[in-house]
Amino acid sequence: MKLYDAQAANAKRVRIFISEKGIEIPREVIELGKDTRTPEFRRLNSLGEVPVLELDDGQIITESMAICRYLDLAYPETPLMGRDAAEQGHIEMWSQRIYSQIFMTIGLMVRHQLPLFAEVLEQVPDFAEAQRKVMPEKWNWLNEEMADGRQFIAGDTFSFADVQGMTALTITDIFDLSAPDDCKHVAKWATAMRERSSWTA
Ligand SMILES: N[C@@H](CCC(=O)N[C@@H](CS)C(=O)NCC(=O)O)C(=O)O
Repeated sequence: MKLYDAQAANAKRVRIFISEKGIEIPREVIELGKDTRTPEFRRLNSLGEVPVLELDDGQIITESMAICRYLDLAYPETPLMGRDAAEQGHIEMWSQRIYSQIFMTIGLMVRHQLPLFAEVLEQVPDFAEAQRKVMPEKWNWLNEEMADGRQFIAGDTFSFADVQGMTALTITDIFDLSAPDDCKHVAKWATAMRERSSWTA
């Protein structure tokens, strides 16, 4: 098995996940925006994106969340996506919510702002700015949800929903878009996440 990896948020999601699972997957680290845009790499992933997981029999899995799903099933010890139907539904719900409300907002801002992405989409600076402005509202929403005292995003156990949150945190930190100071519940959770060994994966 081999993971094609790079310094990129969606690849980081898989690295955090692998670290939390306590497993080792051989990696080939490539350069974002250079190696990802070659015809050779597009033969692995027609979208030219990392991460890509190549299985021992040559099968290819792309999409970071699909890779995490595969790894959770292939290595069932320490399940991070839920053990029964209710847990799986709940974790998936929170994973989707964090992805769509927090990660996508900051992700769209980055794609419409960074020169690295100018080649892959038509950038609209006003759209990037609109995403930036809405971030405090998104953090406030999460803060109110977490006011019930839960320790982790999907309840009392660390799960893939927290991996989604950690991935979002890595970008909001870079762009100085962390939760507003009065988001105490999010701040408490974020501090705990930064203390996990997977944070530096
Ligand atoms: N939905 C995909 C998104 C992957 C993606 O957007 N990867 C970006 C980096 S975060 C990429 O590889 N871009 C290649 C490029 O810009 O050349 C996933 O979750 O894996």
